[in-house]
Amino acid sequence: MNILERFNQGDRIALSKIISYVENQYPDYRKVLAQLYPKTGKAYRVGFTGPPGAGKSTIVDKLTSLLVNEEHRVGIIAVDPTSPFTGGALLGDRIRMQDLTSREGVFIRSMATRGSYGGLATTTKEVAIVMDAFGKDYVLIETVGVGQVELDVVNACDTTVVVLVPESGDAIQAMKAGLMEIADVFVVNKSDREGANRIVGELEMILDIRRKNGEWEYPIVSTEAVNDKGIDVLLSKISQHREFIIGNHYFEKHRKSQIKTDIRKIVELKIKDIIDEKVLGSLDLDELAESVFRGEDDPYSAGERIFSQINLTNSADKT
Ligand SMILES: Nc1nc2c(ncn2[C@@H]2O[C@H](COP(=O)(O)OP(=O)(O)OP(=O)(O)O)[C@@H](O)[C@H]2O)c(=O)[nH]1
Ligand SMILES: [Mg+2]
Repeated sequence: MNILERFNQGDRIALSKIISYVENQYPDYRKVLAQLYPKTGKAYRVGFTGPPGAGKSTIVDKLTSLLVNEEHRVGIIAVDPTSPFTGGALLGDRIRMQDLTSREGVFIRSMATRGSYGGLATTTKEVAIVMDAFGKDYVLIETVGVGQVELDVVNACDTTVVVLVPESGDAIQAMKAGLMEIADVFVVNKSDREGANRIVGELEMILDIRRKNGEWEYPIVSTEAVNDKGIDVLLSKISQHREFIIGNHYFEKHRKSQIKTDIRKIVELKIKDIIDEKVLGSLDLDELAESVFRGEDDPYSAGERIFSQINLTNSADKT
């Protein structure tokens, strides 16, 4: 039996292998995705982002338990930053969600960001598609919100949850990092700690205008994830948001705009393949840099010259 047949029969090892295949962008991985695509469309994607250590994994863990109790099948993608600024130091304290793996219908996958700018686990969306095709009802995507880089991932989600904690200035920090813009639902976790009410108040103030202007309430949910408090409220707010965006056709619009982005990305990647292999591969960039440095050439003219040699139609025979 080949791997796709095993995948179609619900074999988790086949799922795992196909995810690796996609994640590592092995040859023809897009063909594999094309084969799986007709089976997708069922999974609802929820993104969780927020500062390191805010309790995102703990929340995802408890939420998954609730979803499993309701007989949903859940895929989890934890996007791990490998950056020296956010990795390492925190690893000791973080929740790993291991005990979930034994739950019926739950599948967890960690993905590294590989530290590249904007390349935040480039294939996160594709992995979500694979999980969708496997029959998951929910795909939960956890990513550390440390700046603009996580936007790719939340753009791939239907509902985005921003998790904050009572630590000083968190709401303001979140605003600076652009997290406020992307949130559909806010969570103030670690409500057992001092300052929880203060940050809820800060958020209320920031959200006041947006609430007045729109139809969505931008709820703030107080949770104490370690003690499983508030998670049921969070789930009901996520479900309400889902109903809201389906009801006003925003879901449809958002998905279509994602599809447009995806198609564009696929074309861009193919063009990039051509540039990498057929153009830059056969050029001596060092030599060019040398002559620009010596003042015999300039980067703009060099770029133009190289570009004029590219024949996209004739080169585009590679998959
Ligand atoms: N006091 C308190 N601690 C909590 C709460 N929720 C989670 N924690 C603890 O906070 C620490 C970090 O939790 P994680 O769930 O790993 O946080 P995270 O946001 O996933 O962390 P990263 O993935 O490393 O960014 C763990 O020690 C948790 O037990 C809470 O409600 N109250
Ligand atoms: Mg985590």
